[in-house]
Amino acid sequence: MPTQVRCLLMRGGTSKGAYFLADDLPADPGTRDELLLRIMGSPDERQIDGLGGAHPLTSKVAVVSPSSHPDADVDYLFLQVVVDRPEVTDCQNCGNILAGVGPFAVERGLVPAGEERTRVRIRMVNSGDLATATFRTPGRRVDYTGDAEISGVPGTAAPVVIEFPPGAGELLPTGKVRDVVDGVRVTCVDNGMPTVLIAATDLLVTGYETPKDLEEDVALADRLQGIRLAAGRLMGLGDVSDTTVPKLTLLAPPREGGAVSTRTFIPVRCHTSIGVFGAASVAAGLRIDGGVGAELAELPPDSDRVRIEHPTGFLDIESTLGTTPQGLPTARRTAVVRTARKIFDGTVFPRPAAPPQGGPR
Ligand code: NQM
Repeated sequence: MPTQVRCLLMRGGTSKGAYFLADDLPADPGTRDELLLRIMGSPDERQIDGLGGAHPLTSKVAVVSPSSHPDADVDYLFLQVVVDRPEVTDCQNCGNILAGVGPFAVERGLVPAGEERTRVRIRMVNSGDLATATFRTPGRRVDYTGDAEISGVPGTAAPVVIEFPPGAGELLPTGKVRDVVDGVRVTCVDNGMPTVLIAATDLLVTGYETPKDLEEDVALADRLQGIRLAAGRLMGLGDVSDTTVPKLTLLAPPREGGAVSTRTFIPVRCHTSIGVFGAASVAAGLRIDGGVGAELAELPPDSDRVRIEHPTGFLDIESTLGTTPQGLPTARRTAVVRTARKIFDGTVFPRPAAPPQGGPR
């Protein structure tokens, strides 16, 4: 088992993660995950002895390798390292961490940088889907500086343009535009992230509360967990009591000129902004006639761009839908601009395998 591992710490969108070459980690998934727990400092709600930032949004890992897929340059496996349980899961994808994958691939020499800009084709191993990331590489070096601003991140940085080709799967995992779960009307959507859309007022909140206020609402947390367990089964995800999907998004009419206001549970903590695939799923959901979101949203009449309001600002996402031969909605194109920044490149020293027993508490 390695006692030191090459690692690059990167902010990807509104998340932060440790990026590794697959070759720098053990090949066996169980051995790899055990090592990652020690690297990130889990399980411990402060992650005090590792790289993790004590929140799901800062306890993320990207494992990147050359791809054998004909339409991809690199494979990206996303792993969520649970903060307070000894668990690493590949059951979800992460579009924010995805923003750092292209720059990381260039940093590590997996993809040659273009003279001015570089386009990296990425296979997302968690879902099997493809994405492309385009970013600036003047003089064949990644330039992280620029004037792109994304809500939830102070300052500006270079844009990373991410595009997703038409979705392979259907958008409605329950086969219905609306379901009633645990007595609440929901629309279950999956445009990269299994997401349950709920009108905030149906849960007796406004949907404009702060994440902290929502997290402290114990009755709401109970209600959300009941809905999530039932919706998970309906969406074909089985027993989701220990998984990070589906996410739940509370919707309310927009207040800042966007299409809709959101508060997203991922699934216990409330997101301080919104995930990329989470936003893609919300944006698609708003366009589905008869869905829970359609009646609350104010969509721009002549634009593919949907502005999703969230607790720290907004996320603009381009989203168009098509129809399957069976008449069900499907994602045609999704695109988003994120930023990413290399924070640290070096060697991480994992906590020893057996933590010392006893001692002062
Ligand atoms: O939905 C948080 C994040 C995410 C996921 C989560 C994400 C996405 O913001 O694509 O980016 O929903 O667990 O990093």
